[in-house]
Amino acid sequence: DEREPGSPEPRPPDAPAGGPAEVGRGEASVAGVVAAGVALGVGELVCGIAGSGPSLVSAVGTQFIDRYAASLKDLAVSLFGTNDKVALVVGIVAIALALGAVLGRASIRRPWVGVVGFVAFAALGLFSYLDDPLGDASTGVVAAVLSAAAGIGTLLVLLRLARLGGGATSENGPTDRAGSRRTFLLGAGAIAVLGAGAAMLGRRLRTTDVVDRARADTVLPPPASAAPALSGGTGAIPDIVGLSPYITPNDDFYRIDTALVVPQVDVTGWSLGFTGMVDNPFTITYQELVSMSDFEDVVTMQCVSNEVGGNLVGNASWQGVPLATLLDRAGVQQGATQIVGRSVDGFTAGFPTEIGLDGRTALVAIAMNGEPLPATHGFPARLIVAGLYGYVSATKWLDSIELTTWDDFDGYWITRGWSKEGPIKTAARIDVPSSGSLVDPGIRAIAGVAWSPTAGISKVEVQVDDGTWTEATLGEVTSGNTWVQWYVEWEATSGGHRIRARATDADGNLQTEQPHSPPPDGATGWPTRTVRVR
Ligand SMILES: Nc1nc2c(c(=O)[nH]1)N[C@H]1C(S)=C(S)[C@@H](COP(=O)(O)O)O[C@H]1N2
Ligand SMILES: [Mo]
Repeated sequence: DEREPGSPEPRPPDAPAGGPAEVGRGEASVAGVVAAGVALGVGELVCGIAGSGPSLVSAVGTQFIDRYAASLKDLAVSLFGTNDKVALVVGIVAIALALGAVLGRASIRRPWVGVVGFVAFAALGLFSYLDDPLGDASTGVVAAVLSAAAGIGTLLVLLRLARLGGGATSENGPTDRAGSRRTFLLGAGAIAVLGAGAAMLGRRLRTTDVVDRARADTVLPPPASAAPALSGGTGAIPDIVGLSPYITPNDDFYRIDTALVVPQVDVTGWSLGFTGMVDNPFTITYQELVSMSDFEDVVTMQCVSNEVGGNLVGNASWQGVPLATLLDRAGVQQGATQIVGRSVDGFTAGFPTEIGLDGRTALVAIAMNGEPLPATHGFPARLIVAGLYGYVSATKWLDSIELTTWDDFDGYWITRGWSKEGPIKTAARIDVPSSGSLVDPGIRAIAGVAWSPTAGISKVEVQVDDGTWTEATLGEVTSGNTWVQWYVEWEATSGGHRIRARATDADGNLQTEQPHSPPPDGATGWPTRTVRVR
């Protein structure tokens, strides 16, 4: 029997010769899946050819993030790291292909259902795309139209191919039917390969050269208020394998944002605007911003979603222009109690004007660890405010900085349930030994980092099992804005052990012992490690 497994009805043996034969449900499903794949592939290709903006699929993903990020937050999912994004895109593609199968089957007798389905598909993509601040309307229309046309065309061609196979049955006998079946599968396979190829080509074509070139051409001015040279210097800290370096290299710096497609900002058409409650609204070009960027400081930044012991924290040297200098030029009006950073991708984050101007390090940064900001970390410019979680302060891919009142505006994550104020909480992290590790007995290092920007850390203590708390040796820091490396030596004895650490800030406040998950304003609790000694 040549029937697709699962196909409920056998073909009537007396189908009229040359008449329209029934297409099997299996074949129709295959046709629908392939057609959906081709539609997605063509959409990717058109958007890839058009440049570096979003695609129809990524725009749908962005809609999803913007609409459902709040509920994901309740599930304690972190604020969109790399894995969440891959899962989201895979999910969207899987759903689209599954819907394609449904459309294919529905089109066996009523091909118009498939046509309408693909038009609706494309319309969903187009509406999402037009809503994306980085989308370009004409690209979206062309992508949607061609995507729908390709999907419909593929579906109709494959259904016809399947039907010819069926129609051949009574004319030429069952052997020929098997041959036609093969023809259908070959055709479907070939078209599927073309669709996948189009998708891959489209993704490869998304150009990043504009940003690559602009970064390469940027000459950073020598910082006037150079951060004390402490790039790798750790002072009292010996080399300990597994201990975080004082400065986190750019490639290792955590990345968190809602952008499914990294914004590639062309600086030739870009400027940073200062708007809202200011006397002299103005815009500044990339060149001017770079030429003014003689301020540099090492600042630890953390994501509010970081769990105790987690990796969503890093320490980098940031170079740029103090916010105070730029806001001075803008002339902040009385009552402008909130500074809002707006990104080219629509993201927003706001913090009190008081904090931005209280003398702490708060800057429009254009460089990170001595090189122009990587695209993933906000090229061409981002905000960095020492002591605040990224979600209320560190807007990447800055488009404008707006002065408003505290009550008049809520940033992206505030409207999704996170606390409006986001001071970073005092925290310690144990890097060594790693959790669950097996170590040899003898003198071993227990080491990690601790931070409490802007105050800084005065003390880190370590406890093994229920022993006394031992004060750790601290490394050197450039200021209280950064984390500090710490370590203690431990005489490891055979058996299982529990290690805990706790930090005290420079004002004498011990970090909170009570464990709490990140929502709504950051995790608390003393980090714990369990290890086995041989
Ligand atoms: N445009 C934009 N800026 C953003 C975000 C974002 O989603 N979009 N996320 C913020 C959050 S939640 C954090 S923790 C920091 C992370 O910066 P990084 O990716 O450079 O580490 O960026 C902030 N700036
Ligand atoms: Mo974050």
